[in-house]
Amino acid sequence: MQTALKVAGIFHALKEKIEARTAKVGIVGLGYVGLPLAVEFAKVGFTVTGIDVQQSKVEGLNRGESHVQDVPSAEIAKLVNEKRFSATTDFSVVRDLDTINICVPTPLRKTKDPDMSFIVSAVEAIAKHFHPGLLVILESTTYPGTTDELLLPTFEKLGFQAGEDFFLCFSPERVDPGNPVYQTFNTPKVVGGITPACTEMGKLFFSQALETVVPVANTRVAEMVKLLENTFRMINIGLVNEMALMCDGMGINVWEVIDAAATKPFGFMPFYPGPGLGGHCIPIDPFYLSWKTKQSGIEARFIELAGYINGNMPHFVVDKIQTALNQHRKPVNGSHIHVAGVAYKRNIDDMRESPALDVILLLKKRGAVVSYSDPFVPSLKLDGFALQAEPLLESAAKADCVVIVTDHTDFDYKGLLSSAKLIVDTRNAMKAFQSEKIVRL
Ligand code: SAJ
Repeated sequence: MQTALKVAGIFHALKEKIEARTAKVGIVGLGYVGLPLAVEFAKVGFTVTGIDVQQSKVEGLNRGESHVQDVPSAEIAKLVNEKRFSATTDFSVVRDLDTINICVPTPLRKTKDPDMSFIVSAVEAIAKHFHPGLLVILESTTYPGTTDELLLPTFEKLGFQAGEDFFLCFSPERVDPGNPVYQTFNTPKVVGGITPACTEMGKLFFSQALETVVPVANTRVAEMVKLLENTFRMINIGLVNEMALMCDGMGINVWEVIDAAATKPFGFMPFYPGPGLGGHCIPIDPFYLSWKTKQSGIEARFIELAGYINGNMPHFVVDKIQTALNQHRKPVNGSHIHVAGVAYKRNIDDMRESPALDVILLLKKRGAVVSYSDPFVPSLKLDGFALQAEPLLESAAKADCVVIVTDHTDFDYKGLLSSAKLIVDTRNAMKAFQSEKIVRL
């Protein structure tokens, strides 16, 4: 009887604090996921403490400076002045927190195995200051089973019972940096708990600050939702890249094929070929899934095959450049090739896993002299050498070939057509122009 009363008391006490917005909210990891989330909860009246291991980020935030593209510094400064938000590197603040969202990176190791080190160190740091009544929500994209196999035992071995003494959920992050329409507030938030009480608490928590909350049965469903979303993308990009290879072999314009297929008002969703797969989500998340399923003897063949096709696209692009130069009786070796756009996708500055890096390395290996333009990336360091961004039209005029790897909106494509001798277009950025100079993927 006492236990049931105690449990009901813990649940009720946290529920009340969340509804009254007096719950002390903690966000571990103040990157492109954690910082916007911290802002949403501070904006609706919670007192939010951000925890990050990078002292420079913490100091900047406490000075009211944002290091995240989608969060204006003015917003941080206002919340800091109102004492709604502060940042620290000190995990002992967990003692005074009621809720904690863990938003740390989950990269892949070189061996394509999950790198769980960031989650493990965050969880161990939280465990040191753990107390009853906490709501802990893992947001980092990871394999199904992480929350119940890694977080749950860590907290329960302290003597606490999930769903009774504390509440444990998984909620996939769905932040799309730079998206002009969908931000943290208006992107539906999936959440699943270890127990129904955990799910209920997670749903209640997110409902205070976000527009739509989608509760699911448990943490594994929630973990799998994210992997399905991003594996769906990665495989469809692999499919359309393979279509590009087929069309290339048959002399068919794959871009026209896709645009015409996209007129089908149902049962089709366009994806586009490109120089490869960049970013911190799409090339990585599916391998968290295939790594896990391999442990239960299930080969995720679609993921492996799509990974192979997408990974091979930089080679295909460089072969295309070689063939195009060959038609101008020029070898790659010794030719000056100018790369237009190096970020992993248009209109952002993120270079993570960017296929442009593979294209540049492959070209240099074949003896080319490589330069680049990118309004978002002033310089890059690669394999021991450094490159500075150059003005597009000036460098294009000097180059033997320009390869469009990232189709930034700000590029002057019309000007490029007149300045360049030869253009290899991997993004159909020159679709408005017809010219012998243009070689399309
Ligand atoms: N890409 C293609 N062809 C396509 C689409 C993308 O080659 O048709 C390439 C891009 O150039 C890039 C890579 O794939 O190199 C990834 O592009 P992305 O559009 O998927 O962008 P990301 O990596 O920023 O993915 C994020 C994801 N968001 C989250 O995980 C929360 C993804 O789920 C979103 O669908 C995506 O943004 C989006 O739609 O912008």
